[in-house]
Formats: sequence, C-alpha cells, structure tokens
Amino acid sequence: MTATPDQLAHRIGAPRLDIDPFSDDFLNNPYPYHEEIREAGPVVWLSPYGIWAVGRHEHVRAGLNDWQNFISSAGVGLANFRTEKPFRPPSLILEADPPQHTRSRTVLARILSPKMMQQVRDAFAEQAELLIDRLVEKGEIDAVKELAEVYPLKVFPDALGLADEGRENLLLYGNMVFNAFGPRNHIFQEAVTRYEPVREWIMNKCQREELRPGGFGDLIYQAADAGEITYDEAPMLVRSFLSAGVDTTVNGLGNAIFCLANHPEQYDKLVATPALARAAFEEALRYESSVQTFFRTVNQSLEFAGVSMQENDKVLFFLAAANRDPRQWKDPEVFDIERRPVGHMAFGSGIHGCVGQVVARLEGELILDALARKVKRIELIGQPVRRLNNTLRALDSLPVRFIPH
Ligand code: QZP
Repeated sequence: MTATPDQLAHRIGAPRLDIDPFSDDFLNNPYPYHEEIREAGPVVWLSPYGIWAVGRHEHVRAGLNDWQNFISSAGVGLANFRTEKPFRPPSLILEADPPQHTRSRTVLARILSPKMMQQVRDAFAEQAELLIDRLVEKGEIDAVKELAEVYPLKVFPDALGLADEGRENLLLYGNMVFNAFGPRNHIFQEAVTRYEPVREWIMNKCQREELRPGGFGDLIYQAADAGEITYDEAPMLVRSFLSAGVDTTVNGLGNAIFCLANHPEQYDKLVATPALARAAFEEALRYESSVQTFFRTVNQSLEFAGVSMQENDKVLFFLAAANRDPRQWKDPEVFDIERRPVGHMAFGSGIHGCVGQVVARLEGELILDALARKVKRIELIGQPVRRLNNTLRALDSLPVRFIPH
C-alpha cells in the first residue's frame, strides 16, 4: 500500500508537509501545527502517512457535506476498510453510507431527540446539583477524575438503562475506539492492552436483557420490534451509544472546565449570568474541540479545492483547526463565552453531524450552570496533565479548587 514519492508525483500541486498529526509532540499542542496546515493551503499532503489534510473551515465544511465523494463506509480513521481489516465490526451509523446510514440514523435521532431530552432533563439536572454540591464540599478536587469522568458515566448509562456495575469499562472502550481512528502507534497499543480485558463486558452490555425497559438501549430493540431495523442491527446500534456517548462528553466537560479555569474573567461572566452556561459550553467546544479530527475516503477520483485526489485516498479533516480558522472567526485564539460560535465544526457537519449533540449540550449546560450558581471562583492548583489520544483532545487530570459563593 505504501506508495513511493514518485508514485505520488501526480499529487504535486498541493503543498507537502512532513508533519505527523498523531505524534506525541503534535497531540500535546496541536495548535501551531493546525496553523501551519491551514496556512499552507486548503488541502495539503502529509507525507508521513500519504494522506490529505484539510484545516480551513470552508473546506472542512464542504468536504464533510459531500458524503457521496468523501465516504464513511471505508472507515473514518486512517485504515481503509476496503483493504484493511477494521479493529472491530464497522459501526452501522458512523462507518456507513446511505442507505444503511439513513436507517440507523433515523432510529438514533428519534431516541436522542429534543423531546426525549425534556424527559431526561430533570434527572440529569438533579445529578449535576448533587455532584457539584459534593465537590464544593471537598474544595480541592481533580476536575477530570472527580467531575468530567463522573457525571457522564452516571447520567448517560442511567438514560441508556445500564446497571451500575462496571461502568468505568466504558472509559476504556471509548479510549480504544477513538485511538483506533489513528495509526497503530504506541498510544493505540496502550489502548488495546487496557481494552482487551473489558471487550466481553462491552459486547454483553449490548444485549437486550442488559438494558432496562424504556431506556435508550431498549428503545433501539423496540425499533427492531417495529421492523425499522433488524434484530442483528440492534446490538450494534447500542454499541454506538457505548462508543460515542461517554468519552466525548467526558472530554467536552473536562476541556470546558480547563478553559474556564484558565480564563477567570470569562468564568466571572458566567457567574454573573449563569444563563450563559450553554453558550460557554459551545465556545469551549470551538476553542478546545474534544473530537479533533476524523477521516473520510475518496470514493472516486475528483478535484477538491483545485487538487486532484484519487479513489481510496484518505482525507483527514481537522475540525479543531477549522474552529480556529481566522478566515471564519474574529480573534479565533480568544476564548469568549459570549461569542456564540454558530457553525463550529466540533460536532462535524452534514449527514454524519453528531446525532447525540442534544445530550452533549444538555450535560454541558447543566454542569456549567450548577458551577456558576455554586462556585464563585475556580483556581488551578496544579499542573494539568494531558492524556494523549489519536482523536480526542483529552486531559488525564486537572487539579482545581472550587471556592464557593
Ligand atoms: C464514535 C459508533 C466523533 C465520532 C467519531 C464519535 C463516534 C460516533 C459513532 C461511533 C463511535 O457508531 O461506534
């Protein structure tokens, strides 16, 4: 599969960069590299992997909205499922194109609807209150281990209808799934080692007997009862909830608190106006996007932004680079909770745009609202530690002090 530079000669016409977007150095601080990619051109060739990279907002958006040419069924990671074996059976929604994608999406979108959010809101809000009260009591906490990981692991599996026991396994699974979109580097290998022991547990939790009647998981099986999807598809769609529903919001919350701890004047604004909670979470998604990148595969030769791409080429879309593109945003490096960053790419765009975004926003809003009402000031009391992940912008620990009102 690895082509020599000569075989790739037809690709001259786009700038070539010798950047590894999955190296420790890149993942520790991606922003200078994002700028380099964006400023080099709308499409650049990354020679270490022989892939295209897209970092400008206009082109990330355009590519993600062209699902016919930039397909998902060959995988949304570096591996091309047409030629390489996926690390797990492909997702029926993420790693699928219409019409399969449409059938899966219809069911999940109905379950994760705004109407359903009204039904779970009170339960989610109660847990946010309880948790923040408990953490204020403690005072000095790790905002990742004791908040960002705790809240989504409580409310989302509750809504799914999963028993309490073993839920922390979902973090190991999410870590695996998101690392597997990248290359088989050391970060991936470590994730595999930690995931292997919980593989069986995860697959078992996708079965109907494991899911409380009436919860999100059971509703998928009810869609199978109704003939919308098959009984073979149901556990696979539950698996999508388990894959995408926890790590994303864990890091969304962790990154939001990181932003607010680093920008006390923005936190002051939130405290003065807790109704800004939803907007603050949105700006944090733009500024520190939990999902940094994913791939598409070129279905047939085409021209994109003046560059000719070949069938099976992999294209890496940098959501996080688009979210700081100065062509799109005024002062993109400024974190401003009053910005209202409509059109950010943190949830993707187009037919694959995040189907769970209403859940993510609900969790973000409720946690930031509870913080604003109960915590006057957030002080960083130690060095935040990053957790490197091939896809996610993630923290391992964030030591803070919560000063109550
Ligand atoms: C992960 C699945 C940002 C996305 C790549 C998150 C994601 C969405 C769906 C699935 C996994 O269906 O397994």
